[in-house]
Amino acid sequence: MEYYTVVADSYENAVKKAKSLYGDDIRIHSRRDYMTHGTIFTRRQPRCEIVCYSSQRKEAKDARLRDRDMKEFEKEARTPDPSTLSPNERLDTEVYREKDAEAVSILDKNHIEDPLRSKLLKAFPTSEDAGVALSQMLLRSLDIDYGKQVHPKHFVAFIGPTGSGKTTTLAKVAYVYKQQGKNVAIITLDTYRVGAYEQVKAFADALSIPVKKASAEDELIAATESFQDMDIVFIDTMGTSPKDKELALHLTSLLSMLGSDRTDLIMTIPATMKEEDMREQYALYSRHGKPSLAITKLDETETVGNVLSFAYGAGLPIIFLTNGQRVPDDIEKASSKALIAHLKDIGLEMKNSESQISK
Ligand SMILES: Nc1nc2c(ncn2[C@@H]2O[C@H](COP(=O)(O)OP(=O)(O)OP(=O)(O)O)[C@@H](O)[C@H]2O)c(=O)[nH]1
Ligand SMILES: [Mg+2]
Repeated sequence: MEYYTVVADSYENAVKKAKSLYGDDIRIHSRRDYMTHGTIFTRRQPRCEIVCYSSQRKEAKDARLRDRDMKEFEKEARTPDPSTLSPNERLDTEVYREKDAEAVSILDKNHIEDPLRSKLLKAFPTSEDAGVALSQMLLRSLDIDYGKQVHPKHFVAFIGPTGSGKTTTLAKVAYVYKQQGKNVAIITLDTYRVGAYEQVKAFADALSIPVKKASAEDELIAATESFQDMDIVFIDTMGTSPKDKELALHLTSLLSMLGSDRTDLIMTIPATMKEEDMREQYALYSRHGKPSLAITKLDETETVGNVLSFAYGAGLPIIFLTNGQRVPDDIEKASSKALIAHLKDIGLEMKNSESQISK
């Protein structure tokens, strides 16, 4: 009598698989349940291994196996070269359906949209674990601004939509560099919103960082001169909206006085924002240079794919991630590890690891 070993994710599926491979007349000899090891990118998963045997005669079984191999061969022969197909066409082919469907489901769960979605699906290797392959391709596609994290320019200006976390993130980031031994100061250009100066002053006082406000060019020149010996001067700005293009113009003309070669721009984008709104917001500044992205409010949403799709589409690097209101604690530097930790079904174990900035 011949014995066969079959492995699946549950006992029921293992029996189903064994029957499809060796016929309905198989008998189960033994069963073993265990968990897979998992990798940094994948969860541990349950497995059930069964050993079974067939009560049928060997010739009949061999004939059925030959028949099955032939069907597999025909199926593959009908499948065109996947690199020549669009993602949707690939989904319609026999051989690639299962793996691509898994990849599509992971992309859906993470709200990853075009053009990033198409890029990932087009290059998707069906031979590997979907979660591992996708996470590796995703990280290769995204740009993380390690250079600017380590060597910021003299001015670091925070821009972005109203209420996106500019002031809060600026205070957190200023504190990170202060802790690293840099002399830091803050200038706020937000003299529009009631209480804006009081807010930034309260953060600055709590963190022992000097702060000045400037609403016009002469005040900005005076403030920058008084802080010229500082290593980094953080510039807080008023929230802008695509509906108020004049305000955005006023702001960009003030920022251009600082000199683009001496200024890093950081755009705060809440992970909760619609991707279309992100694109409109970026359009307000795109002539002024390429900002790096600080993705804020990650604690308020389950998915981060919309910002990653936007970052990829606009070609913008990611520099910081914030995940709460606490100043200065709730911030982490963008890194492969930190991004993976915010994706669903990819690298779940890493979610529990320490990724906060060490103070
Ligand atoms: N949950 C959560 N809230 C945040 C985060 N970052 C900022 N906030 C909150 O979002 C609100 C707006 O933050 P601000 O820093 O004032 O945003 P802003 O972009 O400076 O706002 P304006 O100056 O009015 O345009 C505040 O209540 C913050 O505490 C975050 O990462 N998570
Ligand atoms: Mg503000």
